[in-house]
Amino acid sequence: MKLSQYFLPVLRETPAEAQIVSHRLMLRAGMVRQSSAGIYSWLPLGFRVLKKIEQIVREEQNASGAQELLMPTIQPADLWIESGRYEDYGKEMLRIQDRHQRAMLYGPTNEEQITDIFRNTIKSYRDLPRNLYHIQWKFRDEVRPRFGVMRGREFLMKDNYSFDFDYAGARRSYNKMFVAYLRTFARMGLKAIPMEAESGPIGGDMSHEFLILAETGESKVYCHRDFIDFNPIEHEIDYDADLEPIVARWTSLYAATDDRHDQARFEAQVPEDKRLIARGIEVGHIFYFGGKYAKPMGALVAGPDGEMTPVEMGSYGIGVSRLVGAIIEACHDDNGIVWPEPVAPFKVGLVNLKPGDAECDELADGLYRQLGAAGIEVLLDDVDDRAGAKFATMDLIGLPWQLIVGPRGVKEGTVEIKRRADGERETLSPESALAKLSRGPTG
Ligand code: 5CA
Repeated sequence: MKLSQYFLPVLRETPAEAQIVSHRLMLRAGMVRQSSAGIYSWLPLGFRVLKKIEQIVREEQNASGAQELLMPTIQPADLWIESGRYEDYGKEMLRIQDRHQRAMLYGPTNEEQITDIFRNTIKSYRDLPRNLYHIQWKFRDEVRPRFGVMRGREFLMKDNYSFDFDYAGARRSYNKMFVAYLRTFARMGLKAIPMEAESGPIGGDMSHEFLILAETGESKVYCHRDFIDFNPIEHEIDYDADLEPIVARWTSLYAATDDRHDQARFEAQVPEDKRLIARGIEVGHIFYFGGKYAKPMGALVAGPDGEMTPVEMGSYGIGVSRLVGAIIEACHDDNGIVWPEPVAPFKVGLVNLKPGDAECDELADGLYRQLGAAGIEVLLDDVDDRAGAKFATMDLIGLPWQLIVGPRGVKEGTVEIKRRADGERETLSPESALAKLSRGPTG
């Protein structure tokens, strides 16, 4: 992509309406624009990041054995009347009437919809377990939408739903998601800590939130400091194996959100110097709720003895659009965003310091083509501007590598490469620079 043709409306000034750094940087880096309170348009740069995050989530879901489908955003109210949640959900639900005066709603989540699909299809324990997910927009008419995409009204969520015949099976499904979440967040460069949590309007009696620690987080959390040193799960997982040991390890230390926190237990289980009281951003939330929807909605399966019993269910959410903001909260400096490579909108920002200069253009265009041919995503800054402004934009949008082509280097047969994360610079031949960028994530 060439910057001269790219829709990237960066802002030099700090937007007054943004209270936290991720919101400020997303506006300044031209990633999103607000449409109305808590509702955003995703501009090309932001959209690329959103899609990268979505893809990592998808790959880890697929690896765990979950299957992707797509349910609608608009649901019939009837299903929610059946489950008993239509009234309970209150003002957060956006209620809509179609032309025939039928009550509809913009889905805040999909337990009812998936239970309806399930009950019309699966009738026997032999067809279990099943785990189905989709990545779809949700609407919740939040009282206080704020912090940009972190607490939106319209937001993108990955939600899945597991179906099992008995509690032991449901527990296995829960564990699979627990482990898949650890891997998903680790792949994005995040340290997410699973914490005991309240299940709120989704219901049920076992629930964990996955939080990343950040001062701007909306949740107050209490946990054992040693969690910070836990190594992320990066190895392949055999999802058919018993995952209980992994889950046991990640739940072995105290970690709870405010609404589940028990001060006496905290003090008994965590030595004073290990007590961490902090703020966190909830990036995922998993629930086991057994027959909460299956019973009222009649999602029954026949067991080995032919008896019909309600299917055991759980649901599992990841805030895909919230993650864009959460990653920026965790990965930025005074000059802008510092994208972890797996979610970066482009891997390389190729800066031509003197567009219009024949030699600079030739080298920059050649590198641009070669990077493209090697499958490396590159944004070429071919805009005629001051060097300072070009570097400021590159730092702001946070691409992991900057490759700088200037008149002096051209004469010497060199280019400069800068790593955004630590500012480390190296002067290299163009060939060595290409070889370095073609190597894996650490370069
Ligand atoms: N049905 C369940 C799991 S599929 C559910 O809806 N869970 S949830 O309410 O906890 O939401 C799942 C995730 O969506 C949260 O962990 C959070 O990361 C994200 N999320 C929730 N509300 C918002 C919001 N208003 N703006 C952005 N992301 C949100």
